[in-house]
Amino acid sequence: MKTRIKRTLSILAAMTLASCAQDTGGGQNQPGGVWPPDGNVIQSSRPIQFNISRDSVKSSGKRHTFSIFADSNGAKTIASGSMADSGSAGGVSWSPGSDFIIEPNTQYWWQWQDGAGNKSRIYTFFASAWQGGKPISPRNGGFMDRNMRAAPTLGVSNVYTGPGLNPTYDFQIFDKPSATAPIAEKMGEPQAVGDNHTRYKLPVTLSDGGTYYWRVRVNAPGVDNSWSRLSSFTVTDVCQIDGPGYAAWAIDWVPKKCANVITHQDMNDALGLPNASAEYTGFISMDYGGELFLELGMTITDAPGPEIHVFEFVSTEFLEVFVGPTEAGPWTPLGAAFCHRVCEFDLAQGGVTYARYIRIRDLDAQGYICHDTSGCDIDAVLWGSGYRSPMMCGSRWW
Ligand SMILES: [Ca+2]
Ligand SMILES: [Ca+2]
Ligand SMILES: [Ca+2]
Repeated sequence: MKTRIKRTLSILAAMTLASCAQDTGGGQNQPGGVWPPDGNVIQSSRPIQFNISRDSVKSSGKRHTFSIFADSNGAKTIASGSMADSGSAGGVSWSPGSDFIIEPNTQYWWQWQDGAGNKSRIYTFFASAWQGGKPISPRNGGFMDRNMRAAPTLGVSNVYTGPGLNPTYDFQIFDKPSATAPIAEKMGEPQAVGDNHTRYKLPVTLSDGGTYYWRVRVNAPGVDNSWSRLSSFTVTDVCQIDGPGYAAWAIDWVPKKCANVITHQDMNDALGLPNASAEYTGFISMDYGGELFLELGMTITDAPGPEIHVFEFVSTEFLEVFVGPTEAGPWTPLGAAFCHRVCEFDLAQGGVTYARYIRIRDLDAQGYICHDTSGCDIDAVLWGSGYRSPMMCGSRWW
């Protein structure tokens, strides 16, 4: 009951955000306007509200029917409903309600019909990745392994990975925070296919110990095309980074289906020591097929036995663990396990000598019914070997 109330509150809060966004950027008051705008990427993290502007409304004062389709011909209807035209200046709006889930990275089609039976053409839109477009690698205030300085990469969270659209990204890197003259830049880098993140390999060698600044922007219809904030990072020997032996930074969460229904959405709940409670707090539910990207406080080095301890809370779930040299990979698998309370992974399983970035992937089938705690429920990730050797970061293993 408690979680249901919380869910209702979060939906209400999200709806307030969505209506604000539409008021400023939806364009529903322009002549002939519809929302979502045809061919645009929209935020899948917000409940959707369809709108036809006052200029587009035919048969004023009558009911208008809205239909959402899974195909471009309008043959497969996945939701529909109607709304009376109240005569308001904003036109006619309809929301499919909370039972309809906008799945991230999915293309949808829709159409409306007025009270006299006249149909609009079929419009389309693309539901974004949950947190697409974020600069994630290196994170702001983060690190670059000095073993990568001759082949450094920058990484962005992909904005839309479904069919029908191919976003690109612009990258710039600077050696001064004034960000006036980039030491390297790339416009129109194609999005990596079949991945959560796009990495751009810089044609420069960075200085060991140097601090750099970078930014990214997204090129996709409907997505803000301004530069991201400037992220700074330091090139260093990652074995010398001191910090706690648990996941200390939440990098990215990529839910695949049920994100709008999941009530435990905070990546920060996977950080620190295990603290999930009987009141159902202190964990993130990853979603079926969802992925979670974390950075450890202290770099792990391989020792006899398993190093990584993943704490799972609600039930027994199937997950796979990877490690990589950056927040965005490339990823080396350490194996999969049914995880109840805690499960362990060994760096040696992947031939890895050290690591500080971890990717967890939920391996449950995606056909299940979405609910509050869909997918793995991650409470914490600990480094538990009690062994550390700075000499082990001397050369790259990937
Ligand atoms: Ca080991
Ligand atoms: Ca679960
Ligand atoms: Ca926790």
